[in-house]
Amino acid sequence: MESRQPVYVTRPFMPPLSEVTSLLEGVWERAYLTNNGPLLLELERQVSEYLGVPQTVTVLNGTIALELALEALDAHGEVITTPFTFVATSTAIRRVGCQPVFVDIDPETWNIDPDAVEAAITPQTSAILAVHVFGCPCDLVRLEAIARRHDIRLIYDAAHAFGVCAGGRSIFSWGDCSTTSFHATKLFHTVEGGACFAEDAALRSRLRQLRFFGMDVDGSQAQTAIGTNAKMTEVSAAVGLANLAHMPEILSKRRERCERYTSILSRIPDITFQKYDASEYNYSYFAVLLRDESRLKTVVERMRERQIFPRRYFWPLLSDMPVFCESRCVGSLSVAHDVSSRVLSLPLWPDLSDSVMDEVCQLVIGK
Ligand code: T4K
Repeated sequence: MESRQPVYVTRPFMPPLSEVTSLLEGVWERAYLTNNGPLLLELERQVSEYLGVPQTVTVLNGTIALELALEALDAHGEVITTPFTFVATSTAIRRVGCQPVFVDIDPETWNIDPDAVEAAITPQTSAILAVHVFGCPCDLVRLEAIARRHDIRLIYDAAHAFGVCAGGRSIFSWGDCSTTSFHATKLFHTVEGGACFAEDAALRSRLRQLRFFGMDVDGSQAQTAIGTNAKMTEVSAAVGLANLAHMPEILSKRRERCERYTSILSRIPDITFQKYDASEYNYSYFAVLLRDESRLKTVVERMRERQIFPRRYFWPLLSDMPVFCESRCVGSLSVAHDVSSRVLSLPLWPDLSDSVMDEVCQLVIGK
């Protein structure tokens, strides 16, 4: 009987505990736990420097980051988005009082299709919320041109895209605002956490105001907006600082693991992969597109018997979820339905062993 543990789709990166506790010792001495403490400010400084962006507005999680971005940009009415994503993308749209409008995706990148976006714009449209799914950049140039032409806001849900660069700069610097997630399952994490990024300084101030109860953040503390409490704590910042120091190792190990998967699985004719065009990619997920859904179900079942648990990211489509059944869909979303029905995220983390990878590949390939 084998002794290995169950294999999940991912496993959080755990920095050496001593590196976290040495940061926490300072927190305990200061007894300053939250509200823009020194570790939080240092994390924002180091993340900005690491990514090459002007400033980072950290928040509690990637979902609230989306809500704040939509609010800060005065989204109203309809927001055009992708159905092929995690549920948070569209729950954020609804929670700020807007309606998601679902459009189809590109068959190669699995990201929102710019032609479909443009066809969906109406006088009610105030924003586009696109997702760099699995860290693969959207068609940035075309989406920007569409947003400008129609004078609507462009927001990127970049929850999967930490460290990705496109067009020679951080992916977070595209659009009016980008948001990301620092959840435990992400390649860079603060246990729970997230951030908003904007090139416009006034927008960043607005985001800071919204995360701090709506109070002015210039020192006056005047109450000029209806905000929320979305502040990250010193404990999360300590984990983030410890993890950030390991990013080069995290990225190189993930890349090596993904290349190994690709070299084994690309020999199989009926397995295909997402196509990405990024000057720097982050290897945040390893998704395979299988021949059809029945093959996918067979693979999932075979793996389950071996205590291996890949995930159907993202199935069902958001547009097929009962909570979004009233939402407008433009066209049949045929590409999104097709991709969603046969895509599978395989286990991936920096120290995933060769032997587990071989077992996973064997089960994907089957007989
Ligand atoms: N936008 C997009 C496009 C997103 O994908 C997400 C989140 C968001 C926005 C919102 O960001 P956050 O508000 O979450 O910051 C996971 C994550 O919880 C979620 O953050 C992520 N996307 C989504 C794609 O994946 P689940 O339901 O698959 O998580 P869970 O708990 O099943 O974790 C997956 C596997 O990871 C588990 O089987 C075991 C392993 N695991 C998980 C945790 C939490 C661990 O080994 N240790 C852990 O601590 O959603």
